[in-house]
Amino acid sequence: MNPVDDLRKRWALPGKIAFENGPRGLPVARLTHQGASLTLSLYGAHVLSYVPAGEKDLLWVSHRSAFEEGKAIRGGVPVCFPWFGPHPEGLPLPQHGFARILNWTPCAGGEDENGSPFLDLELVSGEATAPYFAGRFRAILRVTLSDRCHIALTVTNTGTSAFEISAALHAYFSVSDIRAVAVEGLADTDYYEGFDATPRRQAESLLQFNGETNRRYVHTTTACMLADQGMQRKIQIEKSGSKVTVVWNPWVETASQMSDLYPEAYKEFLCIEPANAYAGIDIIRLEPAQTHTLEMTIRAAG
Ligand code: TA6
Repeated sequence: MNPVDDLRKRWALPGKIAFENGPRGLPVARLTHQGASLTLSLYGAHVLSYVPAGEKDLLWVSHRSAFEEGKAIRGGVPVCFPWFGPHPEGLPLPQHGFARILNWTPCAGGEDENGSPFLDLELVSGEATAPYFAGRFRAILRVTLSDRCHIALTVTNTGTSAFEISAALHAYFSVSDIRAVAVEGLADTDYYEGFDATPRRQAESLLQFNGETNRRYVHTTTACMLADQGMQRKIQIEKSGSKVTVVWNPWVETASQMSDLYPEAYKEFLCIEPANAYAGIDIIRLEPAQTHTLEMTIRAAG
């Protein structure tokens, strides 16, 4: 039986959860609910698309993305775990951790109490993760589709010693033109630009874009609203289990150095990322048997 047949046999739910071969044959789950649909790649536990009823896709994926084992998919919602950014001790290990370059396995699925389809994918420490990370853990990514898209990354320490993790749900939102969008929700919030050591403060109520942006807003738990004049739509991004929100667009020069982007790509997306990313703020220390959940909810807000 091929992997997709096996997945169908175990986890498909007629009219709600289906499986197929996605880009370059990577198996994907498709969740559908009352005119909305969502595509989830098992490689990376990576949401590739979320189309609310009557809307266009809220997420963006590069058509130059490799879709190849060992490489991260460019776009959608990459899961950054168990570290965000470069390795915390400077080791030459993959940027943003290994979760997005490993295969995850379905471990639960069905309809929740509201009739909304959900699928849980798990990544358990073992041979595949040992070269990267000493801790023993079970990570579960639950994706639920209702009138919104809910993504929850729950990590449990299954070992006998404590460890620290950082993480992010690195969502790429599709926009008409980066110059025509604004983000609400980050006023009067401190942020670090890139890896600067000194924080700055955003006084303005709206964040707009006219150059490379890589801001890590700290001590913030509020929702963001991405307003897109060109598409005449708003996207609301709520989160929990996170005190850092990262906002990223590479603009022209940085994008030109990325092989899985094309010259105009930077205009087409904006990343807004609920994260656990700063020591002393929200790096998560998990004692044995402790659990942490990082969640985001995305919805089209008209
Ligand atoms: O979240 C912003 C960021 O950390 C940037 O610094 C930039 O490197 C981006 O993520 C993309 O990282 P990636 O490893 O996917 O190329």
